[in-house]
Amino acid sequence: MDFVKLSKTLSYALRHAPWEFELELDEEGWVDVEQLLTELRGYSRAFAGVTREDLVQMSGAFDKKRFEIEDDRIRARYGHSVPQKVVKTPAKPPQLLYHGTAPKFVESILAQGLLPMGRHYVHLSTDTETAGKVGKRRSAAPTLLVILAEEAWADGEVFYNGGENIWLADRVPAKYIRVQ
Ligand code: HQG
Repeated sequence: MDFVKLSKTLSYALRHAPWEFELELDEEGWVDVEQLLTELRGYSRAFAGVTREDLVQMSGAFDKKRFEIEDDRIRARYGHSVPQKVVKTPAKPPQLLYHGTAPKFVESILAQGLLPMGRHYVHLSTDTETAGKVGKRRSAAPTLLVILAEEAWADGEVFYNGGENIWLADRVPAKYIRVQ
């Protein structure tokens, strides 16, 4: 089984376009594993023999823990853009979080704060290395932003754990952002 292809297809199905797979996310983003498997098997010959065990192995095969499997259900941990906002439980973040981005976005970010743009939430990382990798998707020499997350949380800004080293926020006002 091609785990990269499976991960990309699942990201698309569980974050962005579940209706293309005849799936409906519940309010926390879960879908039934058996239903997903049935749809995947019909979607591409590459997935004709896909099993629950493939999903479990693929989810653990990458640095990024993009999916969560619990009993008979599975969901994407973060990254959604479906019209219906996926409900997350607020949680107190660590003191500092990081965001890697393209230098050309920094002026706008320092004026408007970090905004979710095409997704439901702003994505933040617990370590500079992960933030650097995220930024590298947008620029060969990304800018690292340091987020005063604990201070923002104390002031009432809302954060959510995205699993492992990813945190999410509704937004991050500019006063909590420092350019590294
Ligand atoms: C920028 C991948 C101008 C923001 C990654 C970012 C991550 C602004 C871009 C996850 C702005 C949005 C998410 C403002 C934010 N003005 N630009 N006010 N506010 N931006 O892709 O954080 O591999 O939606 O800096 O690794 O880059 O798919 O967010 O550059 O974890 O699992 O707008 O997606 O994970 O871009 O990446 P994105 P992101 P996966």
